[in-house]
Amino acid sequence: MLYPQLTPTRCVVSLNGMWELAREHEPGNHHKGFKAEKHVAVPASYNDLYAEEGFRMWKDGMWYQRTFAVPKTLQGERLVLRFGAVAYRARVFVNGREVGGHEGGHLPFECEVTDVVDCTGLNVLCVRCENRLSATTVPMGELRNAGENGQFAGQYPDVPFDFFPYAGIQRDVCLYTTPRAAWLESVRVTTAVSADGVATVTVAGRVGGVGENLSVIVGCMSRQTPKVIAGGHESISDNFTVDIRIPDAELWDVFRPNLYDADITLLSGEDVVDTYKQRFGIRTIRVTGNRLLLNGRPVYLQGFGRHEDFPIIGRGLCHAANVRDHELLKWVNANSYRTTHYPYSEELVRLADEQGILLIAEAPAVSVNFDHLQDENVRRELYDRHSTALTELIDRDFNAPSVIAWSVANEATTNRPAARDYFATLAGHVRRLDATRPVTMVTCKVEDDLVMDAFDMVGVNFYPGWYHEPGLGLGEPFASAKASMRHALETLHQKFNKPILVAEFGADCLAGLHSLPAEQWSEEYQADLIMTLIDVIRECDFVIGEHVWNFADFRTAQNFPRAGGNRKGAFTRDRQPKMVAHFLRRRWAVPRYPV
Ligand code: BDP
Repeated sequence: MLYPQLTPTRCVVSLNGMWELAREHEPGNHHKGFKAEKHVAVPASYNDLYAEEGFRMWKDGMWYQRTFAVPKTLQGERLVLRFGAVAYRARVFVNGREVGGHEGGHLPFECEVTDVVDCTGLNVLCVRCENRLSATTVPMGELRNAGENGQFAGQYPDVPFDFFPYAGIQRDVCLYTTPRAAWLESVRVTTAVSADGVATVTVAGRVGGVGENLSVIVGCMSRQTPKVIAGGHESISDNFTVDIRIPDAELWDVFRPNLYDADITLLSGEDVVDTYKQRFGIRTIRVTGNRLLLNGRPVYLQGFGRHEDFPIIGRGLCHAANVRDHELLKWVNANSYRTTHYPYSEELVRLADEQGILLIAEAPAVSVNFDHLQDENVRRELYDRHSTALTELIDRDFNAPSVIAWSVANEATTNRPAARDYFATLAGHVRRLDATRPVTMVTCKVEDDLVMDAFDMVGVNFYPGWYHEPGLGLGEPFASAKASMRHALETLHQKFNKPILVAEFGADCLAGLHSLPAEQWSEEYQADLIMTLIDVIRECDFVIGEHVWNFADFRTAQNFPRAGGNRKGAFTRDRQPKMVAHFLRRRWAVPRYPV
């Protein structure tokens, strides 16, 4: 699926803005249009928009509607409705007819509506969202017995993770056109660089529809020096592959976001049928021994786990908030983050491409709990959804140079024997789809993890000084938290002999709360603990990165360990620095490896 683009052969019309909303109290005829209860903003989560609990916590059918007309200039084109993401399940109706749907709340989907729209009048677009989770959804949810990952048991609402299960039409909606007879359907750019700096760029794609005498022209443009630098031309049927050589390639790197465009023209005979610009970067990323190598040089990941989470709009796409977050990342001298615990918006990934920020892109599989997957059929059902989510994610972000690794899951019960096969098979699935990036997963099981040897690097979440070994102690400050961190990292390394990313560590902190000597929840405690643990982490040469949990405070389900949300942010929820952010900024200003 291509990201919608205005080109000489394509048009994009935004359907964002004010829609109408109603809860489905009883199944009925909502799909034909309904009497609205509320206005609703698109994109946004609906949960935090209203004053009533009955809307905030609603997870059954939530109906959205709006009307649209098709401009005369677009009639005769192929018309496609595209949704950036709808959580968790969506069914889409145009003029009462079901035109498509999707499951999984963080990835795009589209529905062709060429033959359904009425070009003479207004069309009624209705979308049914639903946010019910189960043992076989990704993520899992509503598990009566939380089993071994009992940390989140008894929360309100009932989800086995702490972040709030926001729902609704959370990303952009648009109507876009392509030519009707034949069009570019997908494009994948793979790059390789030889020792003498020559890049081979392979632009492969698929054509939809049918056309006669088709061919494709690909021109490569450098964004740095905007001119065509290389190109290729192929006669094709429905698939194409064009190889292009770029001597003296300018590599994409951290904060040096050299980008190229593959300018693709689909021809039928001499006539231009379709055009599309696919951006890409040329860079290599791989794990060797105890190092992660970006363009052949060791890179140390310093940054955070994060959330798409903002006041009022919840998980809704907000360009301003995304700009602010990336500015703060640069200010604090971070170079990377993990898209915990689900795929972030395409717009954010594109921003990371353009700014040279490294991302570990994560599947929406948080807290996979094998205590609920003892039945093989249930396990298979979950696996199908989980592998589909990864297929869709890789399909969407394959061309993004900022994505340097795939994380297939966060904190599963990886100490259960059934987890072994499950995750080894999943790692194989990801490698088949993309052989150019490392595959990882994040565990919280140190002594008894059974799966991490299936991955290229080990991600671990570990909270000494917070969930265990709390307090400064009477001797050297944080002596037991330090010992515990060192022991965990050495144990994992001895066991798996892979480089380790400390993917989460930290402490909650209520901004403005101070205490001397430092105690839990204070700014001093959070800052001292994190900086102390960074010293320990850096004593371990096999660690390739430190990601503090979390970039910013975020909203959670209600539970007694959470005071108005998760407060482990280095920044507050409204994106102002806590004391630890200033310490990190200083520490991260000095490169970990010699330059
Ligand atoms: C880890 C989870 C993360 C939580 C964090 C915490 O991966 O989603 O927010 O702990 O408890 O277990 O703060």
